[in-house]
Amino acid sequence: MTDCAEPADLLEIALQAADVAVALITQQRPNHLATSTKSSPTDLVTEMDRRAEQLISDVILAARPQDLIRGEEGVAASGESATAPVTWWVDPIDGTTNYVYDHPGYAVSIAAEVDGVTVAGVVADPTHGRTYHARAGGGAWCDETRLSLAEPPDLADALVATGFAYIPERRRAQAKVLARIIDQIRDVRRMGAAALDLCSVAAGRVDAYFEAGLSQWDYAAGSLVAVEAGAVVCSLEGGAVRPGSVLCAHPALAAQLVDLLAEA
Ligand code: 2AM
Ligand code: CA
Repeated sequence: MTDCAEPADLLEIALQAADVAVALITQQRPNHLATSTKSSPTDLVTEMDRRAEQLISDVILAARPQDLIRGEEGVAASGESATAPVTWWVDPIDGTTNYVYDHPGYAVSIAAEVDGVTVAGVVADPTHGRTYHARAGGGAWCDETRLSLAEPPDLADALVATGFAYIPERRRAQAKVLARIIDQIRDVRRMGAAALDLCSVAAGRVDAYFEAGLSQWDYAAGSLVAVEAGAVVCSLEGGAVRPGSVLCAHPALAAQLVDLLAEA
């Protein structure tokens, strides 16, 4: 591992950056976003996304100017990818639609990656006042509480979270898959923020989560929280997780869900 890129230090920076972003998006949230007539909600949210990402980037680069920031909004000026000791995956507001509607379930997600491995992650959930955090080998935490997966239920009794892409054709295909599996699991939850869905697996609020079409800033931090709690994070086919293909559950349940999705 690169000198002076200790996971504990990176986690501290991520926590600080998340705090600053949470303060911005909660205290300066435009009123009545969903019904605003001044501008489209998308424009207003994009503005908050950009401002939050800029603040996060400022905190990170003040501490570690050589690092590379890969954010959903792409606003950050940062180091060269070839030489950066740490790559930061930043989703300033994950769960954008929830944020627009002031619906519980959006988060600030920040992960630090060294040599291709996520070593620190923070998912801050302002609605519930909870911050999930993990560093490689240090366990998964919700604030001061350590998270650890219980033995999983059978797939037939599993509560499974998922999400849908924004593109209509993809949504149609995803809904068809859901229709084929819905009678073989306990039920489905669609919360709308990938980072929080992964933390929900870690916290036992759902038994499993899968989604196609995600980017790395959506899942990097939440995946580390889930893995440190004892979950496996893999692709929908059971291989290495990759952008576009994320499945998370207790290892025994993940294998069953992979098989079910293959049939669907
Ligand atoms: P967002 O809220 O930051 O846009 C909802 O199903 C989850 O999937 C959210 O985490 C959402 O992130 C993410 N998501 C949906 N479509 C996406 C896409 N095309 N690219 C990246 N993330 C996407
Ligand atoms: Ca996102």
